[in-house]
Order: sequence, then structure tokens, then C-alpha cells
Amino acid sequence: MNRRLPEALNQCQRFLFAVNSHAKPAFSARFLSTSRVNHERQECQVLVVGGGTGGCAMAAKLSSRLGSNKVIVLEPEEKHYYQPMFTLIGGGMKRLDQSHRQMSDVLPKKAKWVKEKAVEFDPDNNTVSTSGGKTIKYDFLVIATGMQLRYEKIPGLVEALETPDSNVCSIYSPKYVDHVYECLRRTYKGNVIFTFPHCPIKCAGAPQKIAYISDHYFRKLGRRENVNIIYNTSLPVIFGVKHYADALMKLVKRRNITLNVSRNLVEVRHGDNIAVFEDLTKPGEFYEETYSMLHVTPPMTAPDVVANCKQLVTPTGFVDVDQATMQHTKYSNVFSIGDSASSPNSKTAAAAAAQSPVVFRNLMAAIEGKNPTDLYDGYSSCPIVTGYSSCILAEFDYTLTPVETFPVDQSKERYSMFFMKKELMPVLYWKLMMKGYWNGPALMRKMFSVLKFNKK
Ligand code: UQ1
Repeated sequence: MNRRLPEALNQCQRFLFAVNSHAKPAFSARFLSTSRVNHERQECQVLVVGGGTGGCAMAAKLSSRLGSNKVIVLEPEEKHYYQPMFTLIGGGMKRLDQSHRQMSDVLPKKAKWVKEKAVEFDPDNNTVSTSGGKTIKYDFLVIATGMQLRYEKIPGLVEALETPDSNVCSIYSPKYVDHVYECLRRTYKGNVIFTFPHCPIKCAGAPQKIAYISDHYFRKLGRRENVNIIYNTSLPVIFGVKHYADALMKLVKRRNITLNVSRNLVEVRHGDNIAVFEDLTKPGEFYEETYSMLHVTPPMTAPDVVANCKQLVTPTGFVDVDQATMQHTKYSNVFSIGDSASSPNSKTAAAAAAQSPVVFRNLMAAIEGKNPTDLYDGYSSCPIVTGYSSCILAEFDYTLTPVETFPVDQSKERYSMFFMKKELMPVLYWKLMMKGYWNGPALMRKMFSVLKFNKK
């Protein structure tokens, strides 16, 4: 009887929630349709769509140069998350509340914040319409919407993630990241599986970072003997840059992590603790693996609002920009920065940092009627955290050759790089990048090489 009581209460709660969540939209929709829709028209010199990493950095640079009320930022969220902290939260090294700030504190004061969603782009008329019924007319547009997490594309996954005792977790969403450490804490044996989906994702190093952190966690607590760590990636290799892939292959072997390439998660049956994978080298061939813990990296796409505007995007739905200038290939008054752009760089905050001065200078040139001349080389960086005190700092460009900042071999695991990732990067992000003062480490790299610290 006693054991059934919480379940009954839970069901009762769920019923009340269902009643509430059905009642509310119907109620507010009635009011929306009469009095709350706003058909206001607004104008600005530059419209930045998205208040994430790229959007905030661009808004800071542009509003500081152009002055007050020239820039509008369109962003519906109340909170701005520093997403690079999510792997550390998963490992219990940081708390979720340390990863965010109020959007109003992060966006520059000289820009106007419209706290609404973009619902339609019309680049032929230089307008964007919003969820609150506004039409914003711009001279120049910066698209910085980021990517959309698509957990729902894997049958059974959302249900599993939302069932508290399912041991299925994911660092990628602020909604689920807290549960990762909880899953680690209650796992003592069995298969602990990590996945990487069959599509481009943001921070492609993160799915393996959390695997390495978990491996270290189980070792520290003496549970590793009874736990199999399995890293299943849809990619054909562990990492796209050979210099780091070689180091990671050694690490995986040394730490007895099972690496399966070309394996794509297609279903989660959380009632039976079964994950279903497709072998991408033999399409149509599926196999089941039981797990005691499953960490999922969701499929990701460009946001629907971007992908739906066919004139703006490539066939995969990303904003069709020149990969060097970041200017749109057809609309010269449109630029994109960060994860929403089609440029084939690895999608990270470091990439957005390196793109930001390029987009800024090229947009300023466009305002003056000139051609863009500043070029982005595809720089991206991925601090691959390999445990509770070590990190490999991968840095590379479009050619997938390492472009390392520091005068040491960065493919080696180091505490210094871990300290930089955990303690220095968040400060750099909030204090410099969000104010428009961080353009990536290119200058630092040049300084080290001029000082003859260059290892080559
Ligand atoms: C970086 O520029 C950046 O963007 C702010 C990150 O994201 C948080 C990073 O993790 C890294 C490593 C860089 C590159 C910076 C240096 C000093 C190598």
C-alpha cells in the first residue's frame, strides 16, 4: 500500500499538470486573438537574430561602433547559457546556476532587445516577423540563431529523458544536464554507453569529453572494474584532425574504452534498458545493446525558422554564407555567425569568437558600400576534457591542420589546459567575449611565435 502511494500521487500530479497545460493555451489564445497581437512595425540599421554566443558578441561590437538604438537583438529567452560549461556540470565539477546570466545583463545596453522569437525571414523585403506580431525592417541582418536540439527524432528518447529513474541523460540541454551526474552517481556496473548522432552537431568533442570524465569518475570511486564504457559514434573516426585523433586513440586504448565507429542510435527502449543502433557501414542492419546508463547526444538541425526560408539557406538548412567572408552568397546585406552558418567549420564558441571580427569588419564595409575583405580561416578550438584534471586543447582550421596557440604540444593531456577550460574560459567569455572584446586567440598565437616560442 505504502509503495503505491507515491505512484498514485505522481499520477495525480501528472493529471493536474495535463489539465493545466491544456487549459492555459486555450484561455490565453482567446485573449491573444483579440487584444495582445501587436502589429507594430520597427526599423533598425542592423538586426541581430539570436542572443547566444555569436549574437551577443556581434551586438556588442556593432552597437558600440554604431551608437545607441541602431541595433535590435531579437531573442525570446530570459537566460543566456554558457554552454561550454555543460560537460563540467555533467561531471559534477560545476553547477547549472554557474552557467547562466540574465539575458538583460548580457546584451549590450546600446542595443534594443526585442524579447520575441523570429517566425519568418523575408530577405527580399529586408524584414523579419516576430512571434508577437511585429515586423522588423532592417538595413543589415546578422543571423545567429544557433542550432536546434532534436531529441524527438529518436523514438523513445524524450520519454526516457523525462523519466527520472531511467538512467538516460544528456549534457546538451539545460533541461537535462543536471541529471547526468545523478546517473553517474547511481551507476555501479554494466554498460555505460555514449552516443554521437549521424549529423553535424555543435561542439563535436563534447560526446567524448563526457565519456572520458565518466571513465575517470568510475575509476576514482573504484567502480571501473564492473563498468564497460562504450563510445558509439556515427562518424568513421574518433576525431576529424589526425594529430588529435592519434592521441585520443591511444587514450581510449589505455583506458579500456570500447570505441565503435559508424554506429548510430535509432531508438531507446527505456523500459527494457535497450538502445538500438544502426551499423552505418551496413545500412538497414540494426542491433540492440543493453545499458545501465545511456548518455545521448541528440540529432541537431538548423532552426525551422531559418531552414524554412529557402532563399536564405543551403539544402541542409543552414544560412548560405561564403565560408571566408561569412556574407550571404545572394543577399549582400545578410551575414551569419556561429552554428546557424553553412561555413564548414567545427561549431564551437571558439569558432564564433574567431568569426566575430570578420563579420564585424565585413558588415561595416558593406554599410560603407564596399566589398568584404576580411577572411575567416575556419579556426575552431575544442578543449577535450579527459577527466577531472586533464585536457587536450585541440585547435585547427578549415584544412584540419592543427593551429596551436601555446608553445607546447597541445595533443598531450595537461592540467594547465584543464585549468584554462574550467576557470579562465568562463571569465574570458563573460568579461571579454560578451562585451565584444574577444576575437579568438590569433593575436596570442602570433605573439608566442614572434617571441620565438614557436615549436615548429
Ligand atoms: C576560445 O576562443 C573560446 O571562445 C570563447 C572557447 O570557448 C569557451 C574556448 O574554449 C577556447 C579554447 C578558445 C580559444 C582560446 C585560447 C586561449 C586557446
